[in-house]
Amino acid sequence: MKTIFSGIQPSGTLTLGNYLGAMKHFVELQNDNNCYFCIVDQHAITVPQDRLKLRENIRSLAALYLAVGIDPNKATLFIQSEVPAHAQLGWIMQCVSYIGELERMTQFKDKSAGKEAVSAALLTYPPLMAADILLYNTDIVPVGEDQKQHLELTRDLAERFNKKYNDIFTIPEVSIPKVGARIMSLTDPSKKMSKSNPNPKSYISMLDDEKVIIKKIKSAVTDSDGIIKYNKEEKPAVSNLMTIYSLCSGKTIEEIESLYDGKGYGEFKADLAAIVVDALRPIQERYNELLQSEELDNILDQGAEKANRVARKTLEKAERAMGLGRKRRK
Ligand code: ATP
Ligand code: LTN
Repeated sequence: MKTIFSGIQPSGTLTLGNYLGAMKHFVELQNDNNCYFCIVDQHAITVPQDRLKLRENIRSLAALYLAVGIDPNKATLFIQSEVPAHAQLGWIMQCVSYIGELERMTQFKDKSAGKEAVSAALLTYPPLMAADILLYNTDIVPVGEDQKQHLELTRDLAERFNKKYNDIFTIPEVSIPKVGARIMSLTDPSKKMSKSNPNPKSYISMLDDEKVIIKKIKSAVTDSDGIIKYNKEEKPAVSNLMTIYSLCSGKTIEEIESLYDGKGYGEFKADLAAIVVDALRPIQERYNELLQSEELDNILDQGAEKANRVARKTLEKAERAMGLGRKRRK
């Protein structure tokens, strides 16, 4: 049995990109693996967050994890800030990181570009992410394409630590889906679909209702030739919509191409909207039930307890290997 770890930031309502690139795969993995799924609220505060909204987003994300099918009897679901070992090992991982390598991270460059005030934590975000992963002796980290660079850094930091101090950490592998690893924005197909994008037309939220989904897909950018054909380089916008269609319907790209041979974008978009609505409806129904329930708090309490137990042990080993604190008394 392999250990799997992944995290999602409670920085807004999840998008279809988060679902197709990450969450959908978590559900498949939980059956044969030892899985940890984390709500990384400490990562979310690397950029300004409204306190009440953050609380709401944390709860909403927990309910969404369960609504898509994460089963608390199979996987451990917990909130990062409720397991102090994350911040503690995060500090240690900062001490083995170099500023130069952190400055090279594209997520840091993207999120800091053009901002007047950039928190120090936006730069030291990846060592905290490394800590998340390394605390659980993780073998595999399922993520979208955008996180590949952070995973490479995590491996480097773990190897560096192991070599310098002691062989404490398991070196994790990244797992990126073959299709859907990078769902693009509906308004600009050169950018990834992101829940922090200020323009809500650029993404489909997992909680958008039918009318909104229809409207957003209708106004999604396409290109001028009117042909439904997959070509990522020359027709990135249409190819992105086709990827969404394929993942939500189970039809292959070839099947979609022949289905819409000679038909226009109007018909394709109307069908796509219906398919997305159908895919999200059962998730939204379950989500609404869960959000009100006490069950959610019990699951998060149990998750934190289990995560604390495992994480504390790894943290202690790392601290001992570095010489922190005092020698244990007999
Ligand atoms: P933000 O936009 O707030 O920075 P995000 O949605 O990019 O956040 P997370 O919420 O932390 O980032 O991402 C959770 C998971 O979803 C990660 O595994 C990430 O790789 C994946 N993911 C995010 N955006 C996409 C996308 N457009 N396509 C596929 N996967 C994605
Ligand atoms: N950096 C990730 C979120 C994240 C994560 C993790 C993903 C934080 N810690 C550990 C996988 C494993 C993001 O921005 N998508």
